[in-house]
Amino acid sequence: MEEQLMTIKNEALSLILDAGDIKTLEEVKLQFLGRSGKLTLALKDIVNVPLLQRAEIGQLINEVKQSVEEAIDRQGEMLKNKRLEKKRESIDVTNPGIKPPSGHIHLVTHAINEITAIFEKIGFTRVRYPEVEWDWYAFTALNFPENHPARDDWETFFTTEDVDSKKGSIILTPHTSNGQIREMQRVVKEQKGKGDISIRMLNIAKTYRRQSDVSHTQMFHQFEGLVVGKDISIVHLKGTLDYFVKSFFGENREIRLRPYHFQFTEPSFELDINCGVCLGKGCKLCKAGWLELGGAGIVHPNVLTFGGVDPKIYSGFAFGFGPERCMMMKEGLEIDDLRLLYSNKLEFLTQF
Ligand code: FA5
Repeated sequence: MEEQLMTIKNEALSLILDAGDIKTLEEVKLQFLGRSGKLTLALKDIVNVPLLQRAEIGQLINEVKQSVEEAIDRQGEMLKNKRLEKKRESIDVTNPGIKPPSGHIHLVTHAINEITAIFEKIGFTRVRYPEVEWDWYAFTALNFPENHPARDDWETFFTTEDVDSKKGSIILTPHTSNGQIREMQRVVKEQKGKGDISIRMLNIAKTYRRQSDVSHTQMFHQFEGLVVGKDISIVHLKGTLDYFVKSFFGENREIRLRPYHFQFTEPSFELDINCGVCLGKGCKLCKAGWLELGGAGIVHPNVLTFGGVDPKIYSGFAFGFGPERCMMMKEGLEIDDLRLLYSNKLEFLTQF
């Protein structure tokens, strides 16, 4: 009887494991545990077992029954999970898809693209120079004497304490004017003394300063213009900036050059634009009718020399503005805190 029970158990377990679907499993269950199932009949047959062995055999039948029931439950669970997984995996290709929300380019990228297109129209070429740069390009070659207090004006981030004997420290560029030197050196090298030097550069890059308030962010952009050639004068500078302001802000906007000081330009100016709200009459936003846009000037002869260009033959003008500030001053945008541009606040960004 014991041997017979073990055979039934092995047969049952093997059939249970082989059952590939719930229906087959139900059939196996009936075959062993149903009213005329093999185990049910074995239990009924216990009356034929000699009295002395009856308790022991009865217990064995119950143990076999229990392990068969447990195996059926386990296999049932496994088949159910498999069915669910299969359901999840299957895709109804006729279902309409979920439309992802459509985005748009960031306001600053939009301004950079617009500025680039405006200057490309008058022959400027967009370049990009390092944003992690030697002190020499960002200060020394721009006519800043060593330890000159003006170096502090840019509140520079220094990346390492190591200092190269010729090129100084490595910094995060506080302005894009390093591009002036790099562009002059590149063009001079390319010309190899043959032909005239002619530069119309637009260097747009990220710049970094330790500043943060409504009109300052620690990371911002600048676009730097540099024009070098023979007989370049303030007239060309003023004409170029007037063209830019009218193209970017509108025909009704005026500019003025206000005397200023930069180490790398002489004379130097700050460019003001008449206020978009009162058009120069004076209002709450601008107070005196004008808003400051950025710096500009005639390239200092020392800077031309550092760039490898002979100041006795060539002259040039340069300017450096922030696209974020330009955007802030555009009519209709009403951005009253520059930091919002980099805040990742979707309520703000999706408005534009
Ligand atoms: C300069 O950086 C000069 N290199 C510009 C220049 C180039 C002058 C060529 C002459 C010739 P300034 O520090 O003023 O100048 O910065 C120029 C512009 O950058 C500012 O007018 C402003 O538009 C923008 N800017 C400066 N700091 C920040 C800041 N923290 N956040 C946002 N925009 C800034």
